[in-house]
Amino acid sequence: MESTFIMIKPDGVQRGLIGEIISRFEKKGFYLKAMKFITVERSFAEKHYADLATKPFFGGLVEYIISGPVVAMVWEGKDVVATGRRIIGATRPWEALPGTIRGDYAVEVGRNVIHGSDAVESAHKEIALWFPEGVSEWKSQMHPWIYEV
Ligand code: IDP
Ligand code: MG
Repeated sequence: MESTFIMIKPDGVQRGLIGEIISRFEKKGFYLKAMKFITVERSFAEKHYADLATKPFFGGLVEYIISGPVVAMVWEGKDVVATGRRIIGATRPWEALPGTIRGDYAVEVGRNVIHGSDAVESAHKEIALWFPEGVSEWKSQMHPWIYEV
């Protein structure tokens, strides 16, 4: 089983999409392992997006992420990193298919509602950054009804 870091960005929170987004991951058959509602500091946002520091949109991206509270989560499941990215949809909402979160709820790339780790390695890094205290270990009683093993 794999884990991924998912964050509902400030626009997703402001627009009342928290429940809808959590629902999509929950109903799919992934398990919520950690969650917090926080407004992060500039230096923290810069660390989270460090790989994009040289991009021209970096300043605006950091402003966006620190503009209000976000919902930071860890979700667990089979292939949850790649499948999570498919649930979220393409970075540019106009390229995101209907049925994906960005395809259904976003218009602009700088207001694309949600973040998801792009690889298993970045998921490890992001989970360690956002949840240094660790996550909750629990097992869903539904597990055998969702997974073959
Ligand atoms: P991702 O969120 O789909 O992984 P990344 O390329 O990692 O996409 O970019 C991180 C975030 O930076 C995007 O979700 C989006 O909010 C923002 N971003 C990416 N490209 C642009 C751009 O060209 N203009 C403005 N913001 C952008
Ligand atoms: Mg990314």
